[in-house]
Amino acid sequence: MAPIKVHGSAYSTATMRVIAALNEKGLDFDLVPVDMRTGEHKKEPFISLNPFGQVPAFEDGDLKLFESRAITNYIAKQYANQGTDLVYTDPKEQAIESLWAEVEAHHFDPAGSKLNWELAVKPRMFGSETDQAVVEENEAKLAKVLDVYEKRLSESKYLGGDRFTLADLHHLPTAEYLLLTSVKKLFDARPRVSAWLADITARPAWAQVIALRNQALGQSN
Ligand SMILES: N[C@@H](CCC(=O)N[C@@H](CS)C(=O)NCC(=O)O)C(=O)O
Repeated sequence: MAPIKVHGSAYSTATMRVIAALNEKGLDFDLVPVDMRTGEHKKEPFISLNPFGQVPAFEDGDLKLFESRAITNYIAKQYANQGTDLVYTDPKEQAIESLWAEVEAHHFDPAGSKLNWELAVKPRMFGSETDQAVVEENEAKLAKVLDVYEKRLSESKYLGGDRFTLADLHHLPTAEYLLLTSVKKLFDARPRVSAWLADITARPAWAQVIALRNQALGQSN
């Protein structure tokens, strides 16, 4: 069988999300590098895999997908019988897990990604200046989301339920980058959020994602 292919970049958050799911399932894959610095993601052949010109794109046999969260959902269901069980099948449990996955996509990610862009990508990758007004606005938005998480995590060990699921996994890439910035203070101020992040970032499948990212960035750890 043709191996699974992930077209993307090992340091892109959306690509890391997909690789985390593959690692949780113990699936082999080929990472086909897409050089975003030269705009490869805006040209053929990549643009035929994702018409929006964003990484990652994904192939499993004749199935071609883009949108990282759609891809992780496919991986979780298609490979349900191996590795970590990443979704619920009971409709009510599944609905709660999917609710928190939606919260990640529509509340956590918009603020988190803007902060990541301002505090990590702009200064470290492009040597450009952080816009403090954007940081303040999005720190306030993220703080409100984390207050909701703090309460949720007092009722449930993980966001989606009593075990680790995609609702947690989807947070990993952006949270990992934000923990290296001043935004860490927002996580540290909330004990349950802090403990949850320490737990999910310590997963072996995630350590493999970080090792691959560091290799791509030319770092040793
Ligand atoms: N919603 C998309 C977002 C993908 C995305 O934003 N990818 C970024 C890298 S993390 C990218 O390709 N940025 C370049 C661009 O948008 O031109 C997904 O989850 O796959």
